[in-house]
Amino acid sequence: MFELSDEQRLIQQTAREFAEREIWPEAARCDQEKCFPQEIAAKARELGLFNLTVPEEYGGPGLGALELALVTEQLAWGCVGLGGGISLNNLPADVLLVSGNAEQKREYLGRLITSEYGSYAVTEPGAGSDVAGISTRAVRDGDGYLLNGSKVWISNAPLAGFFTVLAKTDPEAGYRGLSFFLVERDSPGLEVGNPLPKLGQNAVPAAEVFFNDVRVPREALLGNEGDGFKIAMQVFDRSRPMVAAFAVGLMQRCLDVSLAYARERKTMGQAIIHHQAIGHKLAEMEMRLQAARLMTYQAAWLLDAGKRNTLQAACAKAFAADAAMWVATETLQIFGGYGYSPEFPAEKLFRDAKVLQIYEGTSEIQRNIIARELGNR
Ligand code: CS8
Repeated sequence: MFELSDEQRLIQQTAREFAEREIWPEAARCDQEKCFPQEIAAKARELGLFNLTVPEEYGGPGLGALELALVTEQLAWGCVGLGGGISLNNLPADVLLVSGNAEQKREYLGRLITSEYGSYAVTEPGAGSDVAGISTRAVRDGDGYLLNGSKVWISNAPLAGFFTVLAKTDPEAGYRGLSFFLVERDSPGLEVGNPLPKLGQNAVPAAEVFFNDVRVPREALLGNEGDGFKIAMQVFDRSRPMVAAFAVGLMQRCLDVSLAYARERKTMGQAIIHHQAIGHKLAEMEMRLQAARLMTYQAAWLLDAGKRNTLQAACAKAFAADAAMWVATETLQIFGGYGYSPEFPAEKLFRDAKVLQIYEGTSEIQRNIIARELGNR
């Protein structure tokens, strides 16, 4: 029997109340205005909803991936863009937790937990799924490195105080030639573009980042030269349960608004919830939601148990993202003509769902990983 502890339920409840009180009422406005409301994020930080997995020795609450999934799900239930923007501060934290030395963790995890945003800069115009195919270069220069290249779709880049940047240190060495660096936002030669226009999740800004002879010291290297690819893969094992939780939160919101609408809307003399065609859609939504939620919690729990979760993280991410897109599509269908209007919530949920199947590894890449992991057994 799967049950949350009293402490986990309390954390979940805190995030739920915050999402209900602060996020949901602002979700439509932030989507339309494409803005990330700093005042709401600051309240979330005050409440301890940022960077849950930062250990106590670095000033964080020292909670696990499961607690992070519980909180993330609730924030995403408020709005997957706005809530997601808060949870995404975990990506740079994950890089540090996987590969940082004590000094790096003290400095940068400390900054994340107290006041700053950081960004995870991997994706490039010419390399998304193919991480080993990036072309940003880091060349040794005296006692440091010179970085040149560009990144794209970097979430929270417009807000970030620093970046964890994947770059090629040895172009001849394939995936063994990549390395991660900590790069300060105000480094000369680093430029952040304007927020990119996109279909959904409009409250969270994503932008290009350009590196033009950006000099970083030797101490900016995370782990050893050549560790970058494996660090990225270990970060994905941590981040994919969190992104699956984005999808679970969005699905719960879809079900909630669908149920409310189906109770209220009448056709042929009765509320549409009593039509079997609608009832079956709602039942199927609930089935996929329950399955996605359990898969997400399991992938997170494995991490907390210190076990490798690559297979389960990929399963949870792919299943939850695909289920969310399906559920959001059915939500729009239940709303009928109103579903197509931005005056009703279904349209935004539909737009917000799509990128879940793309970022943090597409649904296709997750299937490649699942097949690879099965083959390795
Ligand atoms: O490249 C891998 C992959 O996961 N690709 C997807 C990349 C991805 O997720 N990108 C998303 C970027 S971030 C983001 O999306 C945020 S954008 C926000 C937008 C906001 C809009 C609102 C891959 C394709 C799975 C890699 O596959 P391969 O190249 O085939 O690698 P392998 O040969 O399988 O492995 C190479 C070595 O790495 C080791 N490895 C692989 N996985 C792991 C894990 N942990 C530890 N080590 C790992 N999970 C593997 O064992 C190999 O090592 P060997 O020493 O050679 O044995």
